[in-house]
Amino acid sequence: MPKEPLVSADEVAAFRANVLSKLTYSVGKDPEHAFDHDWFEAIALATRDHMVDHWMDHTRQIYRKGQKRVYYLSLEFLIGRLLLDNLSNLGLLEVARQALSELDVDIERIRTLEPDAALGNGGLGRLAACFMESMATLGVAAHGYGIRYEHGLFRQAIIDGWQHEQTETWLDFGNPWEFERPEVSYLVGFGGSVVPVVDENGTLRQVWHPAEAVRSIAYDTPIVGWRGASVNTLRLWRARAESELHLERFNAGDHIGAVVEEARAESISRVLYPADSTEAGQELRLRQEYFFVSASLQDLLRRHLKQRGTFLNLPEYAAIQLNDTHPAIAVAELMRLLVDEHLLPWEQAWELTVGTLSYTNHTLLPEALETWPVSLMERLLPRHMQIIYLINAYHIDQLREQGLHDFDLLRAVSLIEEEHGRRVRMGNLAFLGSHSVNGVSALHTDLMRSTVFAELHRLYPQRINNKTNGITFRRWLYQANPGLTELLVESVGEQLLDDPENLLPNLEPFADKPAFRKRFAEQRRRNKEALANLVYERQGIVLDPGALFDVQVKRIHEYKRQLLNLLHTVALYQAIRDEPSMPWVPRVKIFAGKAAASYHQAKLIIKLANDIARVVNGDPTVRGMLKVVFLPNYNVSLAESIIPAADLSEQISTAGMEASGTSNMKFALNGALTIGTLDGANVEMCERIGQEHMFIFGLRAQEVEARKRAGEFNAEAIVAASPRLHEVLMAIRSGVFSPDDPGRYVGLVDGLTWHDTFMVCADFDAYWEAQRQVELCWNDPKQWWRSSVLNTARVGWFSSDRTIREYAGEIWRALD
Ligand code: 26Q
Repeated sequence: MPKEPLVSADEVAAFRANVLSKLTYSVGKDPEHAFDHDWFEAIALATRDHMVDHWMDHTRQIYRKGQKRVYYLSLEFLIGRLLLDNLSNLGLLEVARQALSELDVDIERIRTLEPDAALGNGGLGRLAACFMESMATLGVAAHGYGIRYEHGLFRQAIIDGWQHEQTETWLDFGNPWEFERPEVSYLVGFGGSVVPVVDENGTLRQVWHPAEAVRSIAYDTPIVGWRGASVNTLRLWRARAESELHLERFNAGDHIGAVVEEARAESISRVLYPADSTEAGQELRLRQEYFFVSASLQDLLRRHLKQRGTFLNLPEYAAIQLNDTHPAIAVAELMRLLVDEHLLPWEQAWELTVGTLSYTNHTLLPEALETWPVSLMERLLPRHMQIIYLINAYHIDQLREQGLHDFDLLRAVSLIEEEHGRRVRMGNLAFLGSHSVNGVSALHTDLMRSTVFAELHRLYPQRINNKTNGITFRRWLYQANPGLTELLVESVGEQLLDDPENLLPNLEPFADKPAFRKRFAEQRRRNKEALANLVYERQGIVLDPGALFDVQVKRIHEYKRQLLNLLHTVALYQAIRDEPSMPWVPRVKIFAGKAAASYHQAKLIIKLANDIARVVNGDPTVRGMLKVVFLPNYNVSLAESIIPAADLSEQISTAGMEASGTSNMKFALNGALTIGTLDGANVEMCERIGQEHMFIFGLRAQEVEARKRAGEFNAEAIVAASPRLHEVLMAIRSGVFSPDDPGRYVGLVDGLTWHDTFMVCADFDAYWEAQRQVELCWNDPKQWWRSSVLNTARVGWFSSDRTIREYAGEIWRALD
């Protein structure tokens, strides 16, 4: 954030006094003896006080206005640090800076002591965090609901080039932002049986007797919007053993049994699943999903009933967004609560359910489409399984009544997959139970219509809609790149901070001003120097800030094709070695990202990156021309350091496989040029930025699809036709980068050659050519920096404020 020039001395004095008071009375430390961490806590608590005032005002206002509420249900919120976010949105950053400097405390140092709240894997979790901030900014009365994992995403250590997962412990020093609400608590049942009974009115009812009850306890974190506009609540649930049941067993003499049960209950909120695509249905995962869905729905229904006195107007006053299928059991749980607990007739409950729920799909990867074995559902959630069967039966009846008897159609839209052992399809459940189903980029939404949901789309042609992702500029520009922000403000005015979508375009004419381009480039240079320092401190590798910083940071996945980038790295290495005296563009290849713990191929790719880095960085022939860095433990905070220092953004997924991508937007906003395929939101970025300011290459989604249909996976001919690719593959295969274990990459290379699932070989030559275009452009600084400025100027549309306005207007109908 640029400096807020005018801060009142009174405000500074008050903040300072509050920090000292927190340090003394809440942290229990004398300023003389306080550790840095004590200061962090005191500052956070003082900041939180300011949020609480706004929070209460805002909550009262929502009640008074009778505003519609939005509930964002997500198993992941990848928040990162909050101190700067909160101070900056409250307009207190400069106040705090001055107050602390009077106390001889450096806020820049203190802020790095805050652990990242890493309650998410990657894009989907980070999107939820950006959305929470945008909803608070736009005054949408939103509640985020999720799980307060004791351990967030694992810490990645790289030992001898291999990824090792270490337990993440963000709560070790407590969490100053949250409020524990022991009084906000619900029981969530599991297992047991369902007994049909006839009630006093002669109606047949199903009564679920769970075998086990887990207590959910709410923890609330206030989320403040830009300029303190409004403050919403992120409510995360912790699982506790139900003490009464526990005591009963304990008193009955079953001490061990009671303790085992307690551990089992509390394991639900113990740890985030570290995979960003579904793997074999694990019972604990399903327990997590149901646990937080049930607690959240009970909570919001209680609030609704208290305020409105009836459920009949639920869709008018509540909108529930399901972040992927992870909370899709909400369809059955909402039906159960309305029908079994609140005694509404089925048809009415169904109408309310569909009217209230909406679902966002984030992936088309077949292995990531969530399904659960019917047997597991029956055991863990017997009443929900009945409800799912009923929904399915009513649906199929309705289709038959409409004269639809096509067996293939009925099979495709069924909630039960009969092919691979009977399984519940959570995507179809979410689709049927929602009035809106959205994709996250135009291309992805089109593909949803033509592939996974083709049949359901034919039956419900209005239901699928697109909401292209966005990012919050507060974090990804103002906070991550204060120097650039200051330059932009100076150029287009202070208004930029409040309305970047409309003001960024005013930057366009500056792209043609040499003096501006120079300052733009100087700012990048400073960010690169800062990153070079970080890399030196952490890795002992010296980087030249004058080199082209070529960056790929994201989860490690075969479809994201870090391998393609590594093949290019090796090709470049060989080319430089072959002709070291050519005028090569000095380049630094920067990689970072975590692999799912069980994803062996992804972990091998990390090892390969580290092996290549070791060999290249140790080779004097290429010194000064090529460096390779793999930065361990990629997280939100590291992203905030890397992205503003990038010259080139790698967005090179196999076309058709990346639903949207969001780092692509973060890089472009900070002025990096993109080398990428026409995949996900890259397509729309290209439309807005202009193809001539990006480096687009490779197969299009349709072409990939055609090759797949034709079974064209064998790449032997492609390799044979490309001497460069051939040489790269031979070097890797023969152990040039793994002399300690020459066979390490034989399988990997043979896999690429014989069955190139992700079209790495197929796109290699095009990628190589695009990288040459990158170098030509880099060698023409006027052109490079002009394009760079235009990237920043033209990505305003990818603000999550725009995305949220679309959700609020078209799906939630929650704009005043
Ligand atoms: C599911 C079941 C069991 C265990 C894990 C999971 C699981 C967890 C996380 C499945 C998927 C995810 C995360 C998916 C994800 O991050 N998708 C990304 O979402 C972004 C926001 O829309 C898009 O920009 C990315 O393209 C998409 O990959």
